[in-house]
Amino acid sequence: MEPSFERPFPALTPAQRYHFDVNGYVVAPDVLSGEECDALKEAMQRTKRDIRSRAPGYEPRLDEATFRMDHPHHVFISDLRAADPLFTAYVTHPRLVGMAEEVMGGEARIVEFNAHINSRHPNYVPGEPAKFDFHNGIDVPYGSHVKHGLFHCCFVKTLSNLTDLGPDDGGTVVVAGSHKIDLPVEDMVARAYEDRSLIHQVIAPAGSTLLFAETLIHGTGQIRSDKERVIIIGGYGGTMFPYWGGREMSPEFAADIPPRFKTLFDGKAHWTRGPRYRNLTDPVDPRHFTLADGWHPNA
Ligand SMILES: O=C(O)CCC(=O)C(=O)O
Repeated sequence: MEPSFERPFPALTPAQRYHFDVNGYVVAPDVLSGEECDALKEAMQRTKRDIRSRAPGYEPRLDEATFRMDHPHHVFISDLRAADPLFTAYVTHPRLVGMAEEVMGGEARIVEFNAHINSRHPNYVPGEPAKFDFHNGIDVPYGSHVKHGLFHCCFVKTLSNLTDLGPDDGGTVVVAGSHKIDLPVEDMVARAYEDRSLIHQVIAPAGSTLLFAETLIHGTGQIRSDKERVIIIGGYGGTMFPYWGGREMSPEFAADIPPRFKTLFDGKAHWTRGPRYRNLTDPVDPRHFTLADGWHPNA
């Protein structure tokens, strides 16, 4: 019999869940081991080199990732789901899917899958107050709801840093608490620049995961150090959402998806969204999951 897709529920401790509700995000440590970060980083650098080496006018095959942004100091790579088996394993990692589903309050599908490799901006001026590319992915009234007193959002990201992020290493920045405030984004961003204590920045060792609701205003942090930052980002939405990463899966990749991961990759054209809700004090599901528990194509 085909095994079921085991993922933790609840995936957050009560304190992590409370932090998430207050701020719109939480950083979970030790989601990936050092070896897993190194392997993913290597695969990411290989993917970057492969894309860079394509001849002008090269038409990528369906399963190949592409650059969404290509600057010497910053590449934004999209559509990673089939570009390397390790990436597929990342986006199907049970702990990550479990965290996304807990915030959604229902079953998830992958809606986008990206990475950023970036270093200090060439126009960086030491001492000048940083400005950020602040944005959100869905508005509060449409994207969120409350159940059992807890906040939920139908579009969620899990962003894992594969490199250590100290205070000068460009961790993601967010406007704390904006995930539940239905005001114009530009007004909230202006307030955050007036009172920068509202801007929280991810400072975390490699292998940590920033989980956030896409109603939260967020953006790329400012790198002041000499270090390169590598992050990998799964975007998850309700099962009736489309994949909006841009590129379709190849028929060969789609045909290989084990039945237990089908909904995660394909969604479902149906209203039954598999609702599932925790109470704040429910203890975390303590099972330990690794990249090996995700799907490795061709394994
Ligand atoms: O680069 C980052 O840290 C943030 C990425 C981001 O803004 C996004 O995925 O929407």
